[in-house]
Amino acid sequence: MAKERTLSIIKPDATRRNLTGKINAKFEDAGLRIVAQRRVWLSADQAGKFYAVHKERPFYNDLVKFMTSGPVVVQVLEGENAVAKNREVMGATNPANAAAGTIRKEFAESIEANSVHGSDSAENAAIEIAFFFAGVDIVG
Ligand code: RTP
Ligand code: MG
Repeated sequence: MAKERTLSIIKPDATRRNLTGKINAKFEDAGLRIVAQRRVWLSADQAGKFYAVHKERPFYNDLVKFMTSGPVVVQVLEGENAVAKNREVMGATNPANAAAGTIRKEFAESIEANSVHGSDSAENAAIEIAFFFAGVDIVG
């Protein structure tokens, strides 16, 4: 499998607890390379647009509120099979169902405040990376 890229977000619950380094270590230990990274406080408009696919879901408004409750770290991860590998390292959406050793098992507070986001397909990864980064800002 060729090298792939995926969009990752370290969410406000994790930046608040100063967990950026510990979470980045999990990515790097799994063979993912952080090829772009920026700390940003999302506006409601940005968060709403980023999560537009969930607009009809009951948790959408709460999710936008949560994602704008503090700074996040947006990043591009690169590696073999990066989309699937990142989701493996993240663990299940609900930390109660997440496997031992995953980021969400170790760090997530709840199904909403679950510490990380990761693109769910190569197609969405390309869209989500372009949402936050210009090509020139990604250094592989
Ligand atoms: P993500 O998009 O953040 O990587 O997470 P995911 O694919 O595992 O989960 P998804 O179904 O795409 O949901 C996006 C985010 O919405 C919040 N959520 N809250 N209250 C709830 O029942 C609920 N369900 C999901 C989580 O922050 C989830 O990561
Ligand atoms: Mg998702």
